[in-house]
Amino acid sequence: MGVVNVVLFLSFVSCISPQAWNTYDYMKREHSLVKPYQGVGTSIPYWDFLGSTMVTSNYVRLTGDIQSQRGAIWNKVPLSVRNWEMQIHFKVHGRGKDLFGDGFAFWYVKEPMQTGDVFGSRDFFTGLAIIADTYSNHNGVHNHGHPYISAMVNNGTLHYDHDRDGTHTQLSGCVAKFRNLDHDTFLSIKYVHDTLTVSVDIDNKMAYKDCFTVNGVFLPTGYYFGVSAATGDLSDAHDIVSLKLYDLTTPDDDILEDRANIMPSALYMEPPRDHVDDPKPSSLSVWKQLVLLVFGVCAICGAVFIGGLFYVKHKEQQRKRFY
Ligand SMILES: *[C@@H]1O[C@H](CO)[C@@H](O)[C@H](O)[C@H]1NC(C)=O
Ligand SMILES: [Ca+2]
Repeated sequence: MGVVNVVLFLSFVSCISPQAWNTYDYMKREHSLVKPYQGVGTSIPYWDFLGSTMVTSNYVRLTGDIQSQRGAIWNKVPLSVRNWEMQIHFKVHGRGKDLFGDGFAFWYVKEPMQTGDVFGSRDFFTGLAIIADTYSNHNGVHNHGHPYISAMVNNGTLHYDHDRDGTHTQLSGCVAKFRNLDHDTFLSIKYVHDTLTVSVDIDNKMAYKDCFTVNGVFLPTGYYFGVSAATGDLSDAHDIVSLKLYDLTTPDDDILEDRANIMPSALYMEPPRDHVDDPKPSSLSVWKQLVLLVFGVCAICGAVFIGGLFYVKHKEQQRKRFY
C-alpha cells in the first residue's frame, strides 16, 4: 500500500469510525451474560455465583419463590469502559398476590462477592446500586408505590435503610409495575458523561421508557458488575435472563481524564422524605385554622352588625313611645 493509499485509508476510517462507535451494538462479551450460558458444569465464563443462585438453560435464578434466600451473580472482570449501558432482561414472579418480596439490585461496586442485607448484597458498599424494591417496608407516611426502582451512590459510609425503603439515600426513583407479567421485562442502566439514566421496558412495546435521569454522578472505572436478590418472610422468584453491556465510549472520550481512582459521589440527592410516623393533627391544620379564623371574624362582624341593627331599632321604638 502506497503512502497515498494509507492516508486515504486512514481518513476513510476516521470518517466512518465515530458513526460506527456511536451505534449501540458494541456488546462487551466479558461483561455480558447471554444464552446459551455455556460453561463446564455449573460455571459460566466471566461470572461467579453466590448463595441460592441456580443456572438453568433459560435463566439464572437468584432466588426461588421461597423464604429467606439470598443469591447473586458477579462479573469477574473489572470494568475499563468509561461510558456504558447495561441492559438487564429479568423476570420477577411468584404466587403472592398482595404479599411478595423483597426485590433485586444491580451493582457496580468495588467489593464484589459479598453477601449481605441489601437485597442479598453488602451494605456500606462503594459504588452504584440500582434497586428494584418490590416490598414496601415503610408503613408510615409514604410518598410512592411499589415496585419501586431507585439509585444509590455510596462511598462506603452510607447505610441502606430498609425501614424507609432507602428513600433517605436515594438519588431518584420511579414506580415500575414489573412483577408477574407474561411478557419480557427489561431494565436499562446507562452511564454516559457522568449522567445516569435508568429506563424500563415492561409494557411489551419493545421500547425503553425513562424512569429517571440524574446528572453529576461520578463513578470510577475498575469496579465490578453484579446482580443480587433476596427473599425474607415474603418471597418471589428473581430471574436474570441476560445481561448485556454496551460500550458507549466514542473516540472523543479518550482524551477525558483518567477515572480509575476517584471516590464514587453524586452532586444531587433527593431531599430526605419526612421521618413522620403518625400524621400530627396540628401540622395538617394550617389551612383549617385559617378558614376557622376567617369564619370567626365573619361571625363576629355579623353579630356586631345584627346587634347594631337591633340596638338602632330598639332606640327608634323607645323614641316612638315617648312621642
Ligand atoms: C462520603 O459520603 C458522605 C456522604 O455523602 C460524605 O459526607 C463524605 O465526605 C464522603 N467521604 C469521602 C471520603 O468521600
Ligand atoms: Ca422494601
